[in-house]
Amino acid sequence: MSQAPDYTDKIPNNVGLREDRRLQRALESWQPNFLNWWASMGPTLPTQDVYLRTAVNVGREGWAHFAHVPMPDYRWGIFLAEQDPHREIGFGQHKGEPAWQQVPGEYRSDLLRLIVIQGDTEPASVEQQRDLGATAPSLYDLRNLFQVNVEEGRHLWAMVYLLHAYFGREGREEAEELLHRNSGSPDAPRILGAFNEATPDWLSFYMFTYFTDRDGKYQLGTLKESAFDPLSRTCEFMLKEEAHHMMVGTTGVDRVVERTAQVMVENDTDDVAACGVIPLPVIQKYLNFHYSVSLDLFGGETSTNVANYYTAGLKGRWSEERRQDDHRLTNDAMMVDALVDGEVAEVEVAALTGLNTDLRRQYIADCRGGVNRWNKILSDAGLPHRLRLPHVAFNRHVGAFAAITATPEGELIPAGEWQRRKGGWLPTDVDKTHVRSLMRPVHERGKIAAWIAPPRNGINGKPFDYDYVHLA
Ligand code: BYC
Repeated sequence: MSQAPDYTDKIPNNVGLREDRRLQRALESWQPNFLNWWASMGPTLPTQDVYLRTAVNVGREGWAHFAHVPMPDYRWGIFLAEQDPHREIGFGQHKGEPAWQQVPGEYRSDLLRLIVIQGDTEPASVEQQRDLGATAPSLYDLRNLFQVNVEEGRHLWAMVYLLHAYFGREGREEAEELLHRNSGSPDAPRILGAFNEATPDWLSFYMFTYFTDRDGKYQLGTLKESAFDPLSRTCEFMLKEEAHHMMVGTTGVDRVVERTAQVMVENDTDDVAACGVIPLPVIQKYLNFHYSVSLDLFGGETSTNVANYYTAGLKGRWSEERRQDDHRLTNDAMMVDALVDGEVAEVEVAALTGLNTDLRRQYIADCRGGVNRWNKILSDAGLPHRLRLPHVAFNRHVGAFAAITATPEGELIPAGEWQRRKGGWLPTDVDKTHVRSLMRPVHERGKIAAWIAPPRNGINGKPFDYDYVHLA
């Protein structure tokens, strides 16, 4: 019989794995399946090593440990933020009670559902991005792709830890299912819509990391408030890593816009496709797509699910502690987006049922920040063109606007007309083909593809022309 590997060494952790034989055995049986999944569904580009940040602890020194790592040696760890032994529940009907260290029986199935949905998105994004390495515009970008991927893998580990440690056999079965569902699979797709869309090119990748990872930021922010303390502590640490993913998206789109603006000015034309860059209208269409698909991730404008989660203390609001109210909301009302007599309008609902809208609005305000900075790049280049966020009712498939068709300005139009005009708003096959035609790999140190500007800063103080990745 082969000797069982020492998983306490193989899985860096701060959850006392070594002392918990049952949990250790459960993870021992899951780890090979994870590694098989990574080999068959993870990044396809063969490498010798990649300059990666690995979390080896949660403290200041530990969570940002940088080194060139051969991918097979990468160690996915389990880290929870430090425990506050006096932490109290901050909202809902249990407000003021001590945070839970175990799962209360009455909330078991709801918590399981939230953790499974969160867990499902993490491997999904790795699957969506698996072929991008082959067309990376620079070694710097390639390294960032790997960084995002290994951290999404670690976030899967984070959720699987919770499933194994707190949900018994059901949790272990769900952990297996997280590896069996696959992005875009006709038989066993990922749970949420955006995670079954393709990420076939780097503009999609930057838009995804800007808009869809940002949903992750907001959802993790609400789960960080959870009364279930292990979930809260896990999400708190995940949010730290998520900041890098936001940076990749924000500066990625910056650099695409910057390069396009440069070529527009140099050639004194808007029609820059022939110059080997991505025209602004195409960037706008990609933005429209990724933004609207990400808006769907917040669920319906009104939802009894979210009201129940909040009341039970499972899922809070963004910046819960900064809200100036009673943190129970039982007597409060709010206005939510709605369809009223066939028009886009607002209606008053119980604040509890409107919490998906509350979170979506926080997210939308954050997204405006990106658009403002991209527009500043355009105005600094002396161009009058501007990017914009489409209307909240545009291209929605979940919630109040799922059944209607609206323009990016929010004007309701008949479905037939929408079909005829949608090529002006969402990427067409011609747009996608053009973008893909630009996706030729630049794997040479210090070089960059012509459709994107180089980054202002490298990683961890290293220059852009650092040898971030050694290819196999
Ligand atoms: N697609 O009551 P409603 C991330 C379902 S991203 C398909 O309005 P609720 C990441 C819904 O399940 C963050 N189905 O929804 C980013 C419900 O089904 P049932 C991921 C959808 O429950 C990038 C029904 O429709 N984390 O981390 O209030 C890279 C009625 O819906 C969708 C989370 O989402 C959809 N888009 O809110 C890597 C946090 N939306 O009950 C990672 C955990 C809704 O009728 N999840 N449905 O069968 C949740 O908090 C909530 O489940 C949702 C939905 C916000 C997703």
